[in-house]
Amino acid sequence: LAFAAALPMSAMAQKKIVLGFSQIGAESEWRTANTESIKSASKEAGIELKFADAQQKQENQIKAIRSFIAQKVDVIAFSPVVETGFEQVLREAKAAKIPVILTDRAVNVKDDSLYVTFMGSDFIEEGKRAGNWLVEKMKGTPGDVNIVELQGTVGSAPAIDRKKGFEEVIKADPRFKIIRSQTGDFTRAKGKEVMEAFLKAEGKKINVLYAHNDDMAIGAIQAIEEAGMKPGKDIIIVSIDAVKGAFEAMMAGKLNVTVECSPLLGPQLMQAVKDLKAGKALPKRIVTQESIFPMEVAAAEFPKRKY
Ligand code: GYE
Repeated sequence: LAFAAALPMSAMAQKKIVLGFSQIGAESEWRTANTESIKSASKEAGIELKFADAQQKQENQIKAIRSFIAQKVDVIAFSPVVETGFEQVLREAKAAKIPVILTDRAVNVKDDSLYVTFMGSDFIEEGKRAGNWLVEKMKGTPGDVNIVELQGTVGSAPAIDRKKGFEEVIKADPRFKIIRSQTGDFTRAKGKEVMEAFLKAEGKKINVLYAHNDDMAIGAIQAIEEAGMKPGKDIIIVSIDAVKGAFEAMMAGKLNVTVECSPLLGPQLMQAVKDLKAGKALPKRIVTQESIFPMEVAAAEFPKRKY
């Protein structure tokens, strides 16, 4: 009898918090570091993680979230591939009383009670940092500054906001002109392909490449070299994320600057999940702290980089 009475207790003590996480995919170095951070932090925190990879498709994310609801997980977290189109499934989670945490990217919804908190970077600020660096760099260089832009995934928060922040800064000086702008979907392969097209169309007219992430910049560097030009010299390259690949490119003199965007959101996410389960209120917005790294500091910073 004593044994039987002890059973539910020990079963209770063993009951782990279950977190369902829907990841976008594995499109970039940033994303793989983000996945790794979430997986290792959940282990450390003793939280059971149900992880689903959406392979860059919104419909897969919606399916994953519905399956987390059906499985009655304790908390749902996800990084929304695009800003719109999540309202319905978020309502379903709310009706099932499962709290939702947004990580990395925001959604565009009228009713912000559909999620508990959004933790991640300020992408407008990142775009502004990129723009400010460029304006400073071009001081004293006369004439037009012709910029080509590699945008991130169409409709995603970082693509929309990084464009906006950058444009806000450069529009103050009419010398700065974005002469071509197209999506490279945040991947190296697409970044290279689109840069090839830019080079074919504009050739030596191009002074600057602004890439919404490092992977696209790295792909574009290849295209520039194949076209017989020197990346980092003939074309100034500005990108965002600050992954190791970008530091290597900077140390080789091929990338001029990268604006930091930290993917290491795992520990913060697990803390938020625990706080939620403990009944604590979370702030609606948790902003990641970040910096900017020009080529000149790359060698000194490289050994300290964690992603
Ligand atoms: O910059 C890019 C990734 O949402 C901040 O997504 C993230 C972006 C990141 O694919 O490399």
